[in-house]
Amino acid sequence: MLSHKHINSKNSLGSPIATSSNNLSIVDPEIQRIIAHETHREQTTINLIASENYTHPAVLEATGSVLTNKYAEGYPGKRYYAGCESVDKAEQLAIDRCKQLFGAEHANVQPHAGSQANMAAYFALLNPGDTIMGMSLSEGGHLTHGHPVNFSGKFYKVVQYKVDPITEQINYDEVQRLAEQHKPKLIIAGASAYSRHIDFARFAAIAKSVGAFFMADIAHIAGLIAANLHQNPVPYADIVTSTTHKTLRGPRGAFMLSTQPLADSVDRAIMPGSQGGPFMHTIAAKAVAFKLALEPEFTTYQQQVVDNARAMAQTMQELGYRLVAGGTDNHLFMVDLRSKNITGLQAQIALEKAGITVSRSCIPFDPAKPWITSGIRLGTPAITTRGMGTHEAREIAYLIDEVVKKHDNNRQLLAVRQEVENKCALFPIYE
Ligand code: DSN
Repeated sequence: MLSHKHINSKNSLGSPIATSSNNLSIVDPEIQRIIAHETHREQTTINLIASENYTHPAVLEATGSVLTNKYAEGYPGKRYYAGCESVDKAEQLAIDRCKQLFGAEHANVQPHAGSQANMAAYFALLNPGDTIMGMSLSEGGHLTHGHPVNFSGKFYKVVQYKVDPITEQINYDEVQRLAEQHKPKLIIAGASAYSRHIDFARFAAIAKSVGAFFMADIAHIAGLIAANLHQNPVPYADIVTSTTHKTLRGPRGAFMLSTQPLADSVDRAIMPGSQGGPFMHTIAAKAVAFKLALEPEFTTYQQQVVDNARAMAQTMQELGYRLVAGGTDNHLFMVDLRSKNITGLQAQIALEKAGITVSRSCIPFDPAKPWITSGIRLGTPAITTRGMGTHEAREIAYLIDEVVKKHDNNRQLLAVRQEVENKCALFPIYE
């Protein structure tokens, strides 16, 4: 990590700012211990949360840099603050690399998070009270795609499409029918719990047929798209939004892509529309992540993520589990636990005790409450980053099965945990 030995000034209380290279342990040992504990947790557990990953040490270094000190409201070359020479360069690099990665005409790399990117997309395209159409959260969509408790469900009229009850996949004919019936001003494609390919070209055709804008939220599959392992929505969509920390393996944050004619509306929707000062340290870290994603190694990594998800999903099926939509085309899949007499919440708790971190997940048309759920969502981006392959993915499926079967036996769960720790020791994340 960076040394802070170069800092040797006085703080506002007149005492010298710490000069040791272990500033955190001196200034705030409690937080330092918490971070150390989290590092240990990450090293010694198997992370199957589909939206998480382990970012590169170079990304961590940029995130922890002095760029966090700088205010830079505005955009490169047009800032409301002086002293933006360095951050202008960092942001321009992030913009150029992001455009190159996805083949986009315009990129805005300032959104603090996926929700802010989606909010800005709506601000750029809509007025309050307009109708939007997105996939419902309980069928795999996202809160910001029109859920009633979210700003998207409060500011706009919402039409939600679900998956087909039989195939558990998007029924494009039904999306077309709903679009014709409700004439939304914006159609949103994208999901946080959907394991099959999304046909963005078809969505765009539906939007065009009813005169709607089309937005793709690629937060989950951005890495796969960057590696050409999933259809890229950029040629079809008016706006594309994404986070940077999931399959893309960057810092926690987001970005927006758009056509050139929408560039000004997108930029103004972020600043001054919905955000103030950009997080320049995070933007620099995004630039690093985009650079890494442009390397050939990144495609190899994404292919392994997909291979691992397939191997784990197949093994779960062989062990008698029903998978939502029958399997996976991407980095994640959902397991329906109803036949195993255990809820998603119970499984999540038992798996955590055994050192396997998952998120419980609604299955389509779930009879259980969203807090309880009937399923779990499993994803392979994080285990793949630490070097695990299809062999380990299959072994993990067996461990999950053991935990599900013995979920009320703490001794057995601790035995699995020992196996998990042994496995993790073979695949260290950080030195
Ligand atoms: N919370 C993210 C996920 O887990 O998919 C979506 O925003």
